Amino acid sequence: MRKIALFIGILLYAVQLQAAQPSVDVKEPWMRAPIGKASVTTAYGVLSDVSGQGDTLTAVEPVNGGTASLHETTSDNGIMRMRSVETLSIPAGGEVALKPGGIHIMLMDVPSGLRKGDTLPLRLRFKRQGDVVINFSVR
Ligand SMILES: [Cu+2]
Repeated sequence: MRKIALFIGILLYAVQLQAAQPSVDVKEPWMRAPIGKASVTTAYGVLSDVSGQGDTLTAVEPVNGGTASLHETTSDNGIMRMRSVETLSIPAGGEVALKPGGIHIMLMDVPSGLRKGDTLPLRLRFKRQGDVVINFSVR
């Protein structure tokens, strides 16, 4: 009986370890300091698959209020436009860079008084990995 309990204990521990295993690593998370009293800004980073199986980013939510959405900047006859991106897939073993002029996180109604050197937590929702809260540094 004791052996069985020990076995179940090890099994549960193994399951927990697996759940804690991240599938996507967010490298260099940063956002632009809002200009003046603006409450709109953009956030960037590199989403890197570390599971070897890929994952999909399905939503971004600011932890401290406001809204966030995924956008892509495109150039249409020299005119820069932004369009919303529903989901973002990170290929197995690959990475997707969110960067100025490309795919970015659009933030609205960010907390006022946010300045360079601060950090703002954003919750990133992935299909496989679930939710992860990442601190984006304000630059
Ligand atoms: Cu945008």
